[in-house]
Amino acid sequence: MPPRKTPSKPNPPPPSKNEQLEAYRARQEDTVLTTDQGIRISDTDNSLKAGLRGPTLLEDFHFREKMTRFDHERIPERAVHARGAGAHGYFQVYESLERYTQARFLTDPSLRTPVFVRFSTVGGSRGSADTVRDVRGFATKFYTPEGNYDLVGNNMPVFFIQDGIKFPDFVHSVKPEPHNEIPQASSAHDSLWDFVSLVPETAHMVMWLMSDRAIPRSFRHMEGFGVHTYRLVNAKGKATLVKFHWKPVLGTHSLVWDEAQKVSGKDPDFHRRDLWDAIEQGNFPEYELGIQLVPEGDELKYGFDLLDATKLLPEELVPVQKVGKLVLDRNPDNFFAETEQVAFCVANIVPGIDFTNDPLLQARIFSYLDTQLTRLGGPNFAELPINKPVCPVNNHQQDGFGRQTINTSRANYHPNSLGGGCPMLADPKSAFVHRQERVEGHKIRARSGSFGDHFSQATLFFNSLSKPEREHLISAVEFEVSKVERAEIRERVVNQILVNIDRQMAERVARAVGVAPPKPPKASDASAGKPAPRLKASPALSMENTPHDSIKTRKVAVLVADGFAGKELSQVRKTLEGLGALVEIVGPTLAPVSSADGSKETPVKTFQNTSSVLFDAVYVPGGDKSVTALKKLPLAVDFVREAYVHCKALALSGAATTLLDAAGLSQPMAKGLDDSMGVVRSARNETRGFGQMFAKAIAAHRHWVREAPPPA
Ligand code: HDE
Repeated sequence: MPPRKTPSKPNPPPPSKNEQLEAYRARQEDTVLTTDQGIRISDTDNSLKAGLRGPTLLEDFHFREKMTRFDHERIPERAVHARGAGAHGYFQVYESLERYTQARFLTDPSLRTPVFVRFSTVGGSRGSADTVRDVRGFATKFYTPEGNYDLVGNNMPVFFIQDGIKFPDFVHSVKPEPHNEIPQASSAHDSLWDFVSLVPETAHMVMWLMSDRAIPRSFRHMEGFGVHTYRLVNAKGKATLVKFHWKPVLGTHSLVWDEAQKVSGKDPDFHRRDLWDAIEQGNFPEYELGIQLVPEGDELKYGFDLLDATKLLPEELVPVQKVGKLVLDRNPDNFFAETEQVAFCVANIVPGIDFTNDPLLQARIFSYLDTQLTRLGGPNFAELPINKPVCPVNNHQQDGFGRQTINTSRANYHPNSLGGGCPMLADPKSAFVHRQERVEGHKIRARSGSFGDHFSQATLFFNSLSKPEREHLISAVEFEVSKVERAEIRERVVNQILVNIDRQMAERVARAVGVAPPKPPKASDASAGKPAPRLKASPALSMENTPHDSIKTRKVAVLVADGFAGKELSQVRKTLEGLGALVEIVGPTLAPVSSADGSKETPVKTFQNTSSVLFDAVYVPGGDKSVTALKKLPLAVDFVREAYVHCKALALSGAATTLLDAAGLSQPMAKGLDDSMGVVRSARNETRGFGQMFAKAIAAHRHWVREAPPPA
């Protein structure tokens, strides 16, 4: 063996880890925006279109690169909407809509179309809490006899941006910040508000995000919206513009912010559990499909552009017609196989439905399939059981990761004679044929002037809320903006955005977040140039105007200890359960408790393992011994206090009426039955009329009169 040579020079010392990393650090100060190929970019806010109001073009390499890179940012989670819960069900149309569309699931009232629905939050990761302040996804896959139709909507009718090319920018700004991955599932941080303050088209949606709509009581108490304007197309090829809505049969109701934050800790699965339990109990969530129809050609008739997804079409201008019902009646067998692997795609449409040139929609048509390529490990995800259409699928697609289908023909191309020409081309009458639309214009990267008004509808929404809803919205803005560390961002939010929506709100927020109040208006202000509103308010936008007449599936906690008034409890429970409420006994332990008259109740929850924030209402039956024991338990007193602060219906009878004093919430009481401010009280262990009165207070959802008046 030849002798080893000793190297003449010793190896240079290895670089420190930090030096090694330094080679990869890119500092972007004083740089110019480019593509990954180094091409300089002068406009990253507008996709390339065929004419100002025309469709986005495939040759927009900058848009496609930006969107592709974004789509593949997170694996295996969804890039957005990572946290969700799903359920199976069916959809049935009330009457044939053949005047407007040829889609079978909308024209055949005898057809029950199977569906899978996935509800989600947007910003948080898969393990984040359900009740964070966020938009909720409401995505429905209809397994129709003509192929899958996906209506991929949200619980808010508008969106943050007008052109999909800005989606990666928006999502980067709202997701946890890149240096420390903080905060999780929250918009209360610098980068989101920095983006908002610089992009006024976000104003309207930010109002929705700051409203109580962003903290729904449950998925069952949420509206859904298709957001974009789509087209319905009938068998003769006539098109009608359409906006899709889901209206929950139980009405639209929300939590309050303090409660939502506490629920995030006490039960991060609050919404997922609620959906699961409701279906297991046979309380199937129901939503009616609503449509707003507008003749083609009227896109600009309402003072804004129907292609602009930052605008809603007020129901007072074009009523929502309820045309069918969605019922969710079966939980998935396996979360991963179904809820996680389901792949919604805005491009999945059936004959009778078509797109419009909304530039947000155009981007989505590209993005969903693209992002699923990575998340679901290749191009064969449509073969996964949850994604597979119920009608036959035949084409020459082949191979790739996870291929299930074993094609047996030698002919894997079209046209062919080896396979007898199969699969054959469909007759255009039963096929999807894109509706012909005349498109003309310069190939252009710009925004249509008809998208220019960013504040009118933000103001319309704000003005349409009831007073308590408006107060909650202002508190939410104060909360969020006060968390922004940089004063110049807080100031820009007030002076560039809020003041153009509502001056008083801007002044209040300025005070709360320690920045100078907005300057008096000048003629050049954006608000001064706002077009005169067609509507001062749209009552349909306030949750106060949705159904408040049912206590079905509302959860009522009954707080007991030994010695409670047993007869009274059973009668009140009978009344509540008769009306569809769910009553749960909460006791000091899970051991049975005895009533004053000897009957027994076994608590299903304890003061340690649950909390008033997980219920809609609280009832404490009379019984001196029981109430004395409850008063000695701080968690029981807290239960009552918190339910009161969160404006929930309370029922207290006999000795239990003194619990308000123990909770530091003394309130004068009338003789006999008293239901002032949603606290139903009776000095005696009263049952006649007491349960009914309590039910009415629960149906009201919340009793906002208890909230402290805003600072003068
Ligand atoms: Fe999405 N969106 N989105 N989105 N979206 C996704 O697709 C995207 C938008 C919505 O339960 C992603 O499979 C772009 C509006 C829901 O699986 C992704 C733009 C609306 C869900 C994507 C939007 C939605 C998603 C991430 C702007 C309401 C969850 C994972 C142009 C109408 C579906 C995935 C589910 C999911 C892209 C804007 C609703 C990255 C580019 C507006 C409910 O493809």
